[in-house]
Amino acid sequence: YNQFRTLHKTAVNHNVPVPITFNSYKNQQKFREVQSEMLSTLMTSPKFENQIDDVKIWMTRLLDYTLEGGRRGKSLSVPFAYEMMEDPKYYTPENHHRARILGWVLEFIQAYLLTVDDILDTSLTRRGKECWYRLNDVGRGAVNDCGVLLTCAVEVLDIYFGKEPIFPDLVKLTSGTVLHTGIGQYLDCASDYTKEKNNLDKFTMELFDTIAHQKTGIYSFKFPMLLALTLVKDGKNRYSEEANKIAWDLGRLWQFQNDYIDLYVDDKTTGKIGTDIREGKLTWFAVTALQRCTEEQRSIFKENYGSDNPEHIERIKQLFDELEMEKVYKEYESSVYEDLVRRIRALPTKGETRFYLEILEACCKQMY
Ligand code: DMA
Ligand code: MG
Ligand code: MG
Ligand code: MG
Repeated sequence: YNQFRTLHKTAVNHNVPVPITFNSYKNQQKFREVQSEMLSTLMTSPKFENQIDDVKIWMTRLLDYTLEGGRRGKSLSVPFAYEMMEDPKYYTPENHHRARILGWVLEFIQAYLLTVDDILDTSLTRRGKECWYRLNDVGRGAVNDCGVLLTCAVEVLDIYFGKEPIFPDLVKLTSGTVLHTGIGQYLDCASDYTKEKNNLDKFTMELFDTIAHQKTGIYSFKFPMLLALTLVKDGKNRYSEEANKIAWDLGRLWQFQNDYIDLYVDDKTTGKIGTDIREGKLTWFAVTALQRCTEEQRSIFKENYGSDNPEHIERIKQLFDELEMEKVYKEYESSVYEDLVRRIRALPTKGETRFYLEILEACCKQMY
């Protein structure tokens, strides 16, 4: 699916184009090699090797289906962060390989999160295919499968790092990240407009920020860097407060770009049919539109948002057009981009600057 998609690029104009190297063909290729190695190690590990064929067939299908077709941006950023953060004196190819394994741990976590997310959002498609829970022979079994995907991530950690001193750190980091994401996903579901019709009190930018930070920011931007730093000499002291703030704002940017795509980009390009208006989600577009609309437009929003009636959905899209939301979004995206570039360039080390600049660029090209 991935190789056929045409990239959707956003409005950001670059004075100095930043080349994206971390997801090069070569890096993708190496990462795929590690995938095969890791999957066969997992499937021949004690918990799986003596299972009957049915188990192996189900596991292989679950893993193939839910891991396939992703952009791999977040997971490739783990080995990239290792390269950028490690002092060349201490760099080893073994650690680079181990960073790729940690990238796959992130990829498992993401497969888990997306499979859950599609159940929560009653989505239809993901990565150009039916969502896993919608397959005839899966259905409610998907709930169990999600637990298996998540615990397989921990299993991979145990297989590769179980005997090392960094193992407890890796488990705490992974579990803490998943917990934060779960809290974010709870807030995302609890704040949607279908829960309490006519009450828009929750639709504030503060709550949007809190949700975006927890549901996507932490696992997408903080997690890969912290994973990589477990392999870096003195890595624990290498995560700066400013880098953390940048990761926070990248999470926010990523989420409002994701909200843009849900509304404005065709599912043939994104691989998923948008659901935010129907689900009444607290998106950047909903909050910003409400800040800009008249009382009359606010009533139209109240009457039509969070409904699966196609006419209501169309009316909301029309309202967003009347409010020139696409233009407002593109201007806002550019200003956030400029602000981030300035702050990233001011980071103390070249490695951090290059890391976050490439990640920012990848976000704006929908490659992350
Ligand atoms: C994504 O939020 C959050 C997680 C934790 C996967 P979303 O539902 O807006 O994502 P998508 O648009 O990909 O369904
Ligand atoms: Mg979703
Ligand atoms: Mg969601
Ligand atoms: Mg979305």
